[in-house]
Amino acid sequence: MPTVFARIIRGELPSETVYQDEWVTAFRDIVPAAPTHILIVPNKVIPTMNDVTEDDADLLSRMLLVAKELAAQEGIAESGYRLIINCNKEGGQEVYHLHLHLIGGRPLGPMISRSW
Ligand code: DGP
Repeated sequence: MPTVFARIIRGELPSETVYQDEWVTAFRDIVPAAPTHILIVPNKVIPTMNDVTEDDADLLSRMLLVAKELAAQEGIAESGYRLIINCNKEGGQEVYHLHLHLIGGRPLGPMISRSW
């Protein structure tokens, strides 16, 4: 079964896509955590961060550079933003197609709760 993100990338499911090139697609999160919440997704399916290899180095840097450009485009570069990759169950990953969250547009508070 293709992931929901693979289907969005192929245009089979609707999304608010804000950027696409031959390596990555970026679209707005369906349940945004902040005024800007964009997912930057590799066009090829890599299930989790654990599945990344040396061959993916250019792809990973592409994801970061696109995130930086989109942050500027969204007007949040100066105020600040957060980039997150969740991995597997305890990392809070819900969709098993690698993605980078770009979140900003409001004060985000501490990175993670310190009570555990
Ligand atoms: P994660 O927990 O890191 O796997 O984040 C998955 C994110 O994907 C979550 O914030 C909600 C978002 N999401 C899930 N399904 C869809 C969808 O069909 N469309 C869009 N745009 N976002 C989705």
